[in-house]
Amino acid sequence: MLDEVKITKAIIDRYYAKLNECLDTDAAIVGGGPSGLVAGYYLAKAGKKVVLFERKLSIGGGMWGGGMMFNEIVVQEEALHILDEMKVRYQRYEENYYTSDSIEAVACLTARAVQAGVKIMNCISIEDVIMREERITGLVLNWSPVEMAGLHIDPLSVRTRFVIDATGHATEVVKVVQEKVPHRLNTPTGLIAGEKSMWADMAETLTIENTCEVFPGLYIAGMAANATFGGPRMGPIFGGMLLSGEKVAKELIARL
Ligand code: 48H
Repeated sequence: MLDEVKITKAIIDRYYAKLNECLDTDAAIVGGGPSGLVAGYYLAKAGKKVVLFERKLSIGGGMWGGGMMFNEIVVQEEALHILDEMKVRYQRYEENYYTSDSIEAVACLTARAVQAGVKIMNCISIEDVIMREERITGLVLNWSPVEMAGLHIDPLSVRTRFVIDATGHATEVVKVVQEKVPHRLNTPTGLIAGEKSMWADMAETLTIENTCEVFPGLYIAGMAANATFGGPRMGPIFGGMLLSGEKVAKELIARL
């Protein structure tokens, strides 16, 4: 006999155990697109305690839709080792142009991250950071449906040693920091430069270069890195996102 209340209790107990583990972590990633998932995977694989907060119900960010809903992505040679590690299959199209099914890519990145130990908390939006003496020490969160409904409900908070802003074009965590302590970002002006128009080749190189600590305790990865430093967009080529996730994980593993 299956009991509805036992099903309910099982879900509540397991969820709260998971949530409790997110209260104090080595790294908290904001955004479950390709860069955030790859960063989480490598950090968790290295034994670090990692939580990833995603505003939406679904994980994967801008990867699902490939290019204009043609659900294929392009990945260049340099990033194929990450597809191999994540067990994403790919086909050679031409020299340095490989393609993967975007649905398979998201599914594999998500599965590898969760199974490596990343706690993925979906339907949660980050609305602020915690700061102590000019360093970010945590995140302030609320349910996305609360945010969407515009309800006046106070948030909760988590502590972490490092935050990774992997929120894509929106650069949401960096924007909060810019608003609270203007002119202090590690960019030429101390402010967000803003994303530039499409230039795939330049953008892919810059995404990796721009992946760095932009404020004490706050790293940027993926599209957020380019948007913060004024790099161009690249369209539906994803090697830069994967390599950026790998780079930020490597830097944090060295510091943790
Ligand atoms: C919780 C949040 C919040 C918040 C946003 O956009 P993404 O896929 O990010 P990346 O950088 O890993 O990948 C970028 C890529 O998908 C892309 O857009 C490309 C290559 N564009 C090229 C072009 O020319 O357009 O994922 C970011 C995720 C999303 O799922 C958001 O829902 C989530 O972050 N998010 N989660 N709290 N405040 N803000």
